[in-house]
Formats: sequence, C-alpha cells, structure tokens
Amino acid sequence: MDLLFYVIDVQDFDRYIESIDYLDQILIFFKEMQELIPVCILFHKFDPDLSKNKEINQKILTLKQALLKYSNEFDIFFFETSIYDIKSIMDAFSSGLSLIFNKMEMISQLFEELSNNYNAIMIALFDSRGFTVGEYYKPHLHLKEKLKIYDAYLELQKRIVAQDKALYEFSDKFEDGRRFSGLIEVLRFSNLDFYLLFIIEEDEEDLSKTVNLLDKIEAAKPEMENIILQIIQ
Ligand SMILES: Nc1nc2c(ncn2[C@@H]2O[C@H](COP(=O)(O)OP(=O)(O)OP(=O)(O)O)[C@@H](O)[C@H]2O)c(=O)[nH]1
Ligand SMILES: [Mg+2]
Repeated sequence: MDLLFYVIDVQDFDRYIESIDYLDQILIFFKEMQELIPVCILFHKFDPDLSKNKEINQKILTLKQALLKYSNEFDIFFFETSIYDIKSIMDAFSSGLSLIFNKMEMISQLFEELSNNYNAIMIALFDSRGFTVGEYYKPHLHLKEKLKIYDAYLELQKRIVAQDKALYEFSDKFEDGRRFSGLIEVLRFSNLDFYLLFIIEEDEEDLSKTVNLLDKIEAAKPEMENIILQIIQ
C-alpha cells in the first residue's frame, strides 16, 4: 500500500464521528503494520455554494483539528472536493499521486522553463483520464481563468480522441475579453496517450506573433516529447 485516499461526506454531519472512528481503525492497523503511508483526506460534497457557509467551514475546521492527531505518524493532506467542481477532484487525486511520483515536480519545473521560453501562460500534461501529470501556470492567471481553460480542454480532448488527431489548435476568450490560443499535442508513450496543453495570450495588435509562437511550439514537439518521456518513464 502506497497511499490512502479517505473520503468524508461533509454534508452528512450525523456521521462525522462514525467516519473518524473508521479512519481511526484503518490508521491503527497501518501503524501496527509499520506502513506509515501518506493519507489524503477529501472533505467531499463541499459544493461551490457551500464554500462561504460559516457553519460547514467551522465544522470542517474542527474535523481537521481532530485529524491532526495523526500527523505525528502519518503525512496528512487535506482537500475540499465536490463533483460540481471537477478540478477540485482532479487536483486532489493528482496531488495525492504526486506524493508517490515526485516526477510531477520535475515536469512542472520543466514547464516553468518552457513557459518562459514560449511566453505561455499555462502548460499542462494530462493523462487520458484528465489527471494532471504536471502543470505550470503564470502566477497572474486567476482561478476562474484556469477553470475556463480546463473545461475547454476536457471538451476538446474528447473531440481529439474521437477524431484520432495528434494535434489540435483552438482559440477562446476569458470573461474580460482577453483572447487566448491553445495547442494540444498528443504524446504517445508505449501505448499510453498523454496530452500536452499550451496556452498563450493572443497579441491583439499582431496576430502573426501568436501564429509564429504556435508554430515554434509545434516544431519543438519531438524535443519536448523526448525530455518528458525521460522524466515520466
Ligand atoms: N452534492 C453533492 N453530491 C455528491 C457529490 N459527490 C457525490 N454526490 C452524490 O451523493 C450520492 C451518494 O452519496 P453517498 O453518501 O455516497 O451515499 P449514501 O446513499 O448516502 O450512502 P452511504 O454510503 O451510506 O453514505 C450520489 O447521489 C452522488 O451523486 C458532491 O460532491 N456533492
Ligand atoms: Mg452518505
């Protein structure tokens, strides 16, 4: 056993105690087995409309405090998740998995460098289920904008699979009207497909700059594929 994901239903107040007791038993068992694995606790059904609800936030805080008693033995990580915020779930599982694959950190560092080279506001690598293998965002990018990009990506990825494409370009705009261009490249490593996403802000005055940049990214595909392969394999 490498890692434990434990899901607590935050809307089911009546069963908080039962849920903690059950986790207690699991962790006592792992302690006896000397398996001090990382534990990711998902406070689930924390729906967007609850995020500002004082009562539930207070309850979650109390739960977290109660759960910290395990942190002497186990590395405990908390996540608030909801099926109405798909990224919250993907992030929880991606972060959890990154604890066993510190390769994710290397990928993200590589992406930070690439982002500077290509002036990209975001670079991410996903597996075919939409899990993030590595990502880098420019610090100025807002959560709303990240979600907008992620939603667009999930939609397009289905189309790419259906049409069996290796490359996909798209263009879209943020709420404030700023336009961005996206490029999705399919990377195939030993029968597994990965999806490399580049997002660049469009140059409103000179669109040829954007086109040139996308061409440059496309041309660098074999090189990037090589480096990424070396890291993830
Ligand atoms: N509001 C909300 N509902 C969710 C979320 N994730 C799953 N659900 C719904 O929750 C229901 C399942 O809830 P559970 O608590 O797993 O099932 P249960 O029937 O209460 O049974 P127990 O296992 O005894 O708790 C399904 O209808 C799901 O669609 C979420 O993030 N938010
Ligand atoms: Mg339930």
